[in-house]
Order: sequence, then C-alpha cells, then structure tokens
Amino acid sequence: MKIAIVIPTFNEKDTLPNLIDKLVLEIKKIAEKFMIIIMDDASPDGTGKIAENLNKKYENITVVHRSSKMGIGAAYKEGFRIALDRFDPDLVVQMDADLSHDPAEIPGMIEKIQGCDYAIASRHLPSSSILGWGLQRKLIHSFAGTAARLCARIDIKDPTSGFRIFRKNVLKKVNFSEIRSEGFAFQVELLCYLKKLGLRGIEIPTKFVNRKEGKSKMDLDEALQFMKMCWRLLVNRI
Ligand SMILES: Nc1nc2c(ncn2[C@@H]2O[C@H](COP(=O)(O)OP(=O)(O)OP(=O)(O)O)[C@@H](O)[C@H]2O)c(=O)[nH]1
Ligand SMILES: [Mg+2]
Repeated sequence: MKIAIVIPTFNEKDTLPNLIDKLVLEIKKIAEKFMIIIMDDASPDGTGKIAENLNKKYENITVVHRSSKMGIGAAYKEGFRIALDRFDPDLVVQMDADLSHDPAEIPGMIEKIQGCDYAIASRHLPSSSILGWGLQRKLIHSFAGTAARLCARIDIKDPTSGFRIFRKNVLKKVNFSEIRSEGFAFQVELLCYLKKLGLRGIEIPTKFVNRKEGKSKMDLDEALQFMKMCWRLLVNRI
C-alpha cells in the first residue's frame, strides 16, 4: 500500500519533529511506500528550516515552501495535488502538525475505511475524547460544528475534524478550484463537495489532545470566513 500524508504548517517548530518521528514509526508498519508532504507557509519561527532538516533525516519527506500565509485550505489544495501527481498513492492522510492528532490512530482508520470513500477521526462518538479544552473552546467548536452540519446539510458529527484519510480516487474526483475556501472553512466545504458527488465517509473515534506548544491559528478572520462559507452553502445550496 502507498500512503501520502499531507501536513500544513505555520509556526509549528516545537511539535513538528516529534510528530514526524512518531508518524514515520507508525506508517512504516503499514505502508510499503509513503510520502510525507509538509506544506509550510513561510513560518516566521523557522518551521520550514526544521522541515528541511527532517527531510535530511528521512528520505520520504517533501517540503513545500509557500511564499506567505495563505491558509490551511489553500495548503491542502496544493498538497493534495502534489500527492496525487508525484506519488500516485492508494490513500491520502491529512493531519495537523501540533500533535493533536495521534499517528498511532492511522492504522485503525485505514482498517475501517474498507467499503467507504473516506474516514474522519471524530471527536463526537461515544468512545471519543477531547483532552485539554476549556469551556470557551468547547462552545466555539460546538457552534461551528452545528452551523456546518445545518448549512452544508452533511450528516457528519465532526465536520471540522482535520484528521482524515481519503482514497486516491476520491480526491481525484475533486476539482479543487471549485472549492472557494482557503482557510479552515475548506474542511467543511470539501465534505459538502464530496456529499454532492455521492461519496460516503465513516467516522472513527479519536482521542484528541489540545496542543501543548505553539498557538492556534484559528482567529477572528478565520471565524468570519467560516461563517461566510456556511451562509454561502445555505443560500446557494452548493
Ligand atoms: N500552511 C499553513 N498551515 C496552516 C495555516 N493555518 C493553520 N495551519 C496549520 O494547520 C494545522 C491546524 O491549525 P491549528 O492552529 O492547530 O488549528 P486548530 O487545531 O483548529 O486550533 P487549536 O485546537 O487551538 O490547535 C496546524 O498544523 C497549523 O500549523 C496556514 O495558513 N498555512
Ligand atoms: Mg490544532
């Protein structure tokens, strides 16, 4: 099996090396070939340089240096294209760099994807857990998830989860220029797009751990873009 893993980064110098060490260990157990693609948006903290050093340590890492902070969605659009064009993987994994997503969960997700088009690590199943969130973060998350489910009409309990695995053919069907969101809203708009294509995802329980290092990139501007995307999906029914 060939697996590509796309990881967007912006100022993640404290967590990226640890994540890559863990990821390589896990992915080697299940993949015949793998490629890790780090999409760095010119992080001022030097994440790009750290990624280059990891690229010397492990031969399966590709680092893409983007010219400025252009958004997590834009990074994924480019990263997915690179994965498909350069590597032709069976599966494509997307995950955050801040150690909130445990690479050890990937083999279980791959097992469960059988018979489905994509898998989502869901924080809202009976055996899921979220460690380290305060009340404010929980409320924002809950509001965003509800707005996304209602506006995009998707029957997914955790539509904002950024830990997912797609079959190659699923991503090949997506015309990424039709997905307008460049920021966090991309996660929901992509699910809406996949639903329109008649593709089916499965949610798998996850243990999500709040970041201990670095800062969240979810800010007011991202929140506004997210609400605009929800409104657009609701009004245009796209
Ligand atoms: N390349 C790129 N990566 C980004 C950008 N914004 C966020 N990221 C990365 O996307 C992933 C998710 O961002 P986070 O800041 O962790 O978002 P979050 O998980 O909703 O927020 P926290 O729960 O507080 O961590 C991380 O790996 C970030 O470094 C961006 O504009 N460009
Ligand atoms: Mg995070």
